[in-house]
Amino acid sequence: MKPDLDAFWMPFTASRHFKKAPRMLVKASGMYYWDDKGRQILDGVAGLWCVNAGHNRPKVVAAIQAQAAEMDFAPPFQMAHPLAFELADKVAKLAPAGMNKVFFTNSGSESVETALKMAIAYHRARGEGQRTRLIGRERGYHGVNFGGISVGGISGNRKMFGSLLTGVDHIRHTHDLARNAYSQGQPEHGAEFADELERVIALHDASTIAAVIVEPIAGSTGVLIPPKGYLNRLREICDKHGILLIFDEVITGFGRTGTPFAATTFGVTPDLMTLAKGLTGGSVPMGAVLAKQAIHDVFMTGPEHLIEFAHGYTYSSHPLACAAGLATLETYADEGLLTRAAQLQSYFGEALHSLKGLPNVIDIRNFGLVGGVELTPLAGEPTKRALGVFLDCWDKGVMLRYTGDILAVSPPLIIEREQIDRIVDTLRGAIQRAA
Ligand code: PXG
Repeated sequence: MKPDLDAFWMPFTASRHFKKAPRMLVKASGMYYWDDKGRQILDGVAGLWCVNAGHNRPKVVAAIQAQAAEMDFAPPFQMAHPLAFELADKVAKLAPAGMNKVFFTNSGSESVETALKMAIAYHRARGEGQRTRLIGRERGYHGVNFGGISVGGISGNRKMFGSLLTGVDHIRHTHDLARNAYSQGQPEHGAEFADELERVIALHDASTIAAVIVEPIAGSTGVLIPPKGYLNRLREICDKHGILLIFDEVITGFGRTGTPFAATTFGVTPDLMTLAKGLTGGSVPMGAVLAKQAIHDVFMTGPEHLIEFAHGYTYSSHPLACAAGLATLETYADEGLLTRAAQLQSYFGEALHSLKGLPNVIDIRNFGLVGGVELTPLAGEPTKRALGVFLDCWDKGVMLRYTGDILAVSPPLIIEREQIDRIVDTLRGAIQRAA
């Protein structure tokens, strides 16, 4: 029976357009979805950048089923269940050295709010309660809650929602088509964009600033790869001024860049790291914040019977999510998936860059198993050309994402070379037809 489409107010969707011609997914396995017409669709974007181990992996399915039958829910405040500790331990062991405390949430947005609150509360606990300012970056995406849209830099996500958080500033984004178009891997130019942080610090004074938050690779805004040296420079400036550096690794975490985390890939360790998506491979909602031991320890003072950090969610460390997370990490380990992007990145990069020269293509960029293809917008109708390409690919059985006039490719890490070819060939045809 076909469902009535009226009641569901859809998230981030052109819903009137969608409801006229719904794209309805009903089944998934490995690299593929099936739609309600029985068509098989190749998943070029890991669901929504999250299904890193592929869909419906047997260990994950079994773990969720078993946990649902064993214990549905356990309160996470003043109570716990063993899987939460087990999962925290496993996540910490994948993280850069010293980042060994794990706070569970249910989404990337909640991870961001948690990290921002941790940063402010950390300075307060150290006697620097005046450090409350948060610095984000233009074109940053940090989820959709008030903290996240305040530090975020996508105007479309901010403009409808009033004055947002106070005490927030932004540095410029790193996109520089004039100098870096068609870069494979990290662009050569733009480390100096990090110096803008010094300017913002000089304006507000370092003593008022709690944290800087950036995505190591900006995903949602169209796959912006950090220029060589840029992240190191941000790290140095933060250190010089006693400011915490937060990496939002909701997309880059769990193997997207060729190691477990972009922090490891780029050799820059933040103080706090936000995670979600790949943590459970999208199978059950879950997020986390990874913190350095030293940040955690600042909270561990005062009488032992008192709560040290007044924050958490009813569903923090939900048993189903923990079971799914453990089985997902096991699947990554069994199949070497967290380093697979490093092996495939040159093949993937060459394939994507073969689209150079097609009509309206103005940039192609890639790192690990993430890539972006930027198109010239249709005059007066931004996003419409990319929408056309996205829909054409969907018609041909390949699911991608588009943002602005940029097509994003971010497949499950189990992808094979022939499937990379199919994605790129489908994109080629669609871009040609859109001309
Ligand atoms: N931080 C980053 C870096 C993200 O990419 C979030 C936080 C928020 O996560 P939740 O789980 O609250 O959605 C994200 C989410 C896209 C797209 O444009 C990207 C995301 C979400 C929805 C769409 O392709 N990333």
